[in-house]
Amino acid sequence: MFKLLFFIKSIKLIGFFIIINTIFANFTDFYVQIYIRIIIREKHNHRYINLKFLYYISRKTSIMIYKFKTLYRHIIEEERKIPEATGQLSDLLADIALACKVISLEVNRAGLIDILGFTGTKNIQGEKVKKLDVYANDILTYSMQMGGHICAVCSEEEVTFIPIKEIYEDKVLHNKYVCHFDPLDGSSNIDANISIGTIFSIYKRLSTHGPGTIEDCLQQGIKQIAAGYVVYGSSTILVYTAGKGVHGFTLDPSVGEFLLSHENMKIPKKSKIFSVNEGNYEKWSEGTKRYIDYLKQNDKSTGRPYSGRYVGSLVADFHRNLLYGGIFMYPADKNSKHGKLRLMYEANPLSFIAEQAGGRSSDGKTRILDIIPETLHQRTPLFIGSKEDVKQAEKFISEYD
Ligand code: AHM
Ligand code: MG
Repeated sequence: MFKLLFFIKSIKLIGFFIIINTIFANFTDFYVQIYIRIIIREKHNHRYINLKFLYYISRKTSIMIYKFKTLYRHIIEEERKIPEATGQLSDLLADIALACKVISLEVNRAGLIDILGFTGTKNIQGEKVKKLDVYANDILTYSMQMGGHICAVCSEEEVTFIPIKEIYEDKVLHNKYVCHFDPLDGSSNIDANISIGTIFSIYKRLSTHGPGTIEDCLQQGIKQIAAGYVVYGSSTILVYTAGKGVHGFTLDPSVGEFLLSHENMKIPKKSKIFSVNEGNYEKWSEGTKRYIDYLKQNDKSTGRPYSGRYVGSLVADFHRNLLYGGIFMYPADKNSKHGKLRLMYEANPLSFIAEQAGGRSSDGKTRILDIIPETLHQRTPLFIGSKEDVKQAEKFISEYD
């Protein structure tokens, strides 16, 4: 005791510094090694004392670990919460993610290799098809055919659905899902290096076995069991919902994995952004015109005027609005009585995501997810985004149209 007191009295603290070192136990759990080096002056000598701590951090105790949660791990963890789950949906989502990684790579190389330009063909919508559209469509349909979980693929680029035979004999693992794609949304923007994307949506089949039927494919949006999109932008991000919130994963190109970056995304209830192609103004209905005029008027108490933001790639516009709040609109007009966007490939999946994030989506009158589809390539007007803003748009439409 006497010795200790004498020691404390004779020393003088000169300084200290901390060294932090990370040692990985495995991909998700790690140790943080902390040294505190205390420098003291003891009579005429400088000495230092090292204090060493080893702190174990598991993924349950650290928010830092979100950086290391892969898409596949997240999907599996979600699926484990459902006792009767067979793991097929996880595999299917992993197949889609892999195909999108391949598309992302090709999109990033598009300026380098001679892949840009029209192929000269037109898709079922009568629009010019670019090579990357064809490529993305091929990759996605091929990966669905190989995976064994799908009984039919429906793509915006195909004339009709592609029925798929079972590849597993095991009855439990039969191809129980149907998948819809917009393989490369916003493709008119490719040449200008503007963000584009892939949209997908998954339903359970209605028929019991064999290749899928048109009835399996033509289901109401409310029946979707999962939906998502990928934006190929300044980074590649995949956002999906399986009916339990909306989660975003950013592609880390160095490890080739989608890593959790946006957990449980929520869209602000009211916003200050509207996204619409105003060049169509003269062709819109009275209700739509009045609503856009209203957004541009000055009124501090209601946060007006709103800012206009329009990329012209639905996924990019939708993604920005999901993050910051906003309303995206593609209304019907004199030339396009049902608007431009497709119910099955664009409106339904994004509406499922919007609702899961606390937003709203309608064709101006009816909730998108309640629309009963009649054809695969059916179009619909779309008002989607922050709940209060979509409600406001619906109010104008019901009042003036
Ligand atoms: P696409 O799927 O053929 O690319 O077309 C859909 C795109 C959307 O991404 C976008 O919102 C819209 O068309 C833009 O249309 P417009 O140029 O008429 O504003
Ligand atoms: Mg599209």
